[in-house]
Amino acid sequence: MKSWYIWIALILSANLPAQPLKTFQLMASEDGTVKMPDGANLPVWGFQIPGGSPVAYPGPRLVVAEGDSVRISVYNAGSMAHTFHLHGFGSDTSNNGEPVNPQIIQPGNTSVFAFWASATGDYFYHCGLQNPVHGQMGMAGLCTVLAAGGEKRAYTGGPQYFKDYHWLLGEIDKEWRLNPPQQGNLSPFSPDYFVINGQYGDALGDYDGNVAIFTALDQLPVYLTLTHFGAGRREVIFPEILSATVVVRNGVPQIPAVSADTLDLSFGESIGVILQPIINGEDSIRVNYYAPVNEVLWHQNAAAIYIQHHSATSEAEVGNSVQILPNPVIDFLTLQFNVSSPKGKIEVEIFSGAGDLVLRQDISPDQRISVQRLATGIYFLKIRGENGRIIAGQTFFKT
Ligand SMILES: [Cu+2]
Repeated sequence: MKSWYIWIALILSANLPAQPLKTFQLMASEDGTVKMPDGANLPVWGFQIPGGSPVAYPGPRLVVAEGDSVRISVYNAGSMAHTFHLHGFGSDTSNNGEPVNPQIIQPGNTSVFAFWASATGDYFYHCGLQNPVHGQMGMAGLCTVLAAGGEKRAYTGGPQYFKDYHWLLGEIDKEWRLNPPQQGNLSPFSPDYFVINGQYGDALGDYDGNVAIFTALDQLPVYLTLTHFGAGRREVIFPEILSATVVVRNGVPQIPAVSADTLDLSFGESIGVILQPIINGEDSIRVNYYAPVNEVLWHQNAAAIYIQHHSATSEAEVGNSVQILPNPVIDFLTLQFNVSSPKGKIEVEIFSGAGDLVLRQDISPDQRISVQRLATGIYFLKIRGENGRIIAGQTFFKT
């Protein structure tokens, strides 16, 4: 039994301070089924955590932190050979943690895949046998590498977020699922379902699911990763109210972040986007699925987004009258009034997430507010005009 990849991991870890060890057990099989919203029952081959949820596509999302030593033990409970292949870190989008030629796990056998989680980001894993058939049968999922220490940051030392979504973009060909192509006999791929995390249609508007984006804390960033495991080009279109910026591309931090209204993804790419909604609203992020080669637009999905300001004031219009920039903030806040700046002094109050007053200051509307001394966290800022009336109240994030 070849185990040189384990030795490499051991040798690597010997030269480093003790790395936290994160272990997973996965089971591969071909005995899953899924009932699609149109009533079709389709077979699923896939990965599951033993004793956990049944086999499903995508497989369980494996969450580790940068710097972790990761060991994934994969047991093949099926009747066919499978592999476990995790795609790239850093600029290497091809593979990581195992030989370039995936280790084949025969039925009844277990293989251990060990790697060092070297860069924050989302990566996909899949079975690479009879590529792309086993992947299309459902044998794919995401591995999320959080920033060092498991912090909610797009990358270690990078922008913070308070909520995250992870989309795996793919498609399902009903015929392929019902009659998996045999070796050397690849029937034409003609997808019937265009999916985000295995879901389509109404499910993309369900805020209880893991696709539709709901945020009730104004101005706090949401992190969205988009990983392309499918055929053909993907185009992701963000509505303006999200102020989307690309912060990670295939495990590589984007400094400075690049603002994005339309993103192109080719197969295997994974992009991390910070969404910084600035106003209330309901809209959707659209995903275009193009056919390989001829680039015909196969389908457009719309995943719902809902942004609800959360404000301590009861004056509904107040939330939009001022923007607090930047958010998240490191040292100074600037107030940008959307209509007209108040005349005279304004009073600024900052409350901690626990509701304690941490700062009270009278300033002129064009003056910066120093927040250097505040600890990292969520704060609420309240502004009163000279007459004592609250003219703005907004949440911000101190990094
Ligand atoms: Cu397989």
